[in-house]
Amino acid sequence: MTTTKSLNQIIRRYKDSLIDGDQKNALASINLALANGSDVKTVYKKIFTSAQREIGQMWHDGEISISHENRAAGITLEIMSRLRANFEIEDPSAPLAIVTIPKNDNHTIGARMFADFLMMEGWRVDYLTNHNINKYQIPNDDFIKYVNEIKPKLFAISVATDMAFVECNKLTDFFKSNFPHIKVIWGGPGVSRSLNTDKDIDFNQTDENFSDSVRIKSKPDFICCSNSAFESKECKSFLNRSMNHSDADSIDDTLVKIGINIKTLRISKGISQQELANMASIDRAFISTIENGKRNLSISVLHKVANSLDSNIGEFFKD
Ligand code: B12
Repeated sequence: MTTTKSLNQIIRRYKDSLIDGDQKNALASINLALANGSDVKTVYKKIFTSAQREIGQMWHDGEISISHENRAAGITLEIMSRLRANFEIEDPSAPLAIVTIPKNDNHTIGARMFADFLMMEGWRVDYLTNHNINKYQIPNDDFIKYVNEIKPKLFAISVATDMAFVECNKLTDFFKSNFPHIKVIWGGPGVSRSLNTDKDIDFNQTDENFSDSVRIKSKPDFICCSNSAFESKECKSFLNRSMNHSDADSIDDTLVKIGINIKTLRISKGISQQELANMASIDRAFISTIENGKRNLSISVLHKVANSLDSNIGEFFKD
């Protein structure tokens, strides 16, 4: 078992290797920690996290150049990818999470770390760099199509800067407007600083409100701000629930599914809400509530919409 003293020595050796750009020695120190009995999560949380924070801070303080910082981050990401090979999930039926960072945030390591943690817990993960989602103006039809195809159960956003927190809010609003049934989790130093909290908050269990100075348009389901990061009891319980969350559990979920399927079909045919409303002889506002999963529909309305879209009711219930 690694003692605190020997772990501290390993952290120091790892950090020095990163500063020297010595990948071989950095890898050897990680192997030593594992051989001494540290598990992979401890390596991530204690060694990678503290070394990256210290080295990043050295750049922020002008002690090392950005090239040296980038080289160090590159080595850590490379070693993480080697470790990942041991816990990557092959099972295509395992629940899927999307992990991303908001536009203009280049702090990739915390996000990659959370993505790997999810894999260790049995999730499949699509890790998107910030460029993918916000490259085009939101709403992004391409992203909507992609999410409908891959059907994730969780959308995780890692935030490091205050500016990225603003983008994270926009992204969550976009996501919750289009996929209200998919859980959203926020984490990273930019969330705790912006919300001025060091607690984890499960919004499905509490009505926690933040002051007006911090405007959250669409709340996530969970925010992770405690020191134990994703290892807290609350976070683990939230992730377990998200993992086992079934789309067909409740009437609400089914209505949301129908709404999404109708919207996707309508968009794929290039028809506006107004045009669909005219064709089905229904009010446009009614179509909007259907697409948002907020309307308990009669079979006759479903028929009218299906006919107008040249489809059949069965298509609306597909996962
Ligand atoms: C390393 C670093 C960098 C590196 C990033 C390298 C990389 N590839 O990631 C570089 C040098 C590129 C960088 C650049 C900048 N940085 Co910087 N950076 C840091 C530093 C020192 C550490 C971040 C880090 O990698 N930590 C290691 C990871 C593993 O820890 P973590 O991110 O906290 O993640 C943990 C948890 O938070 C959690 N977690 C993370 N994400 C998620 C997500 C979910 C869903 C969950 C559940 C959990 C979770 O899990 C992790 C494990 O415990 C921080 C200071 C700090 N101590 O946080 C500043 C900091 C974040 N940077 C900051 C700034 C200002 C910048 C720059 C704007 C500076 C500049 N003038 O250009 C640029 C930003 C460029 C950009 N567009 O993003 C500020 C932000 C301040 C603010 N008020 O917004 C900070 C706080 C520094 C400071 N004290 O001022 N930076």
